[in-house]
Amino acid sequence: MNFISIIMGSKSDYEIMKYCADTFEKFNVNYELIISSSHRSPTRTKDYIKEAEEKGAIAFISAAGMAAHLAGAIASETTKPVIGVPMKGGVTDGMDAMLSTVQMPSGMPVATLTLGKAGAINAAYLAMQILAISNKELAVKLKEDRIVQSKKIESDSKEIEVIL
Ligand code: RP5
Repeated sequence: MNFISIIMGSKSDYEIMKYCADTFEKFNVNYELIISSSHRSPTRTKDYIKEAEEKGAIAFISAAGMAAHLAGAIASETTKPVIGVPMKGGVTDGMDAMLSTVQMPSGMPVATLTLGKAGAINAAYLAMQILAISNKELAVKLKEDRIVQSKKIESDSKEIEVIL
């Protein structure tokens, strides 16, 4: 069974990463979600990646803050796409995690998204866009979602717009 794997460095990351899981639920896309840390449980992380690949993981989403090494650690164990979501916190409130996640050496990519809710949701969208390359039904759903987003902008505007 094809699915997307979400790995969070800590339970404290779930408050934001719930938005990622909710997005998969909305589109009825299979996902797994676990807590595993590159620092606190490196063996669990490594073993899980192998198991998830064998079970059909198509891509990995990593959420980590502070000295955010998790996405890089995942990338070192798999050639599946790795999407990194830096978490707020630490001495620069997430900028440190963002730079740790984005600055991967060549040949070892992590597609790094932004901090906060938008990053968590976009991680799910990016993973679904990867899945949709070989899933026509999901590709159609994603196109329909763009129309819904566009219509919402128009209806939101109508509620408050001022046009002369
Ligand atoms: C990282 O350290 C986690 O991903 C989390 O964002 C941050 C803080 O972890 P906790 O101390 O809240 O468990 O490894």
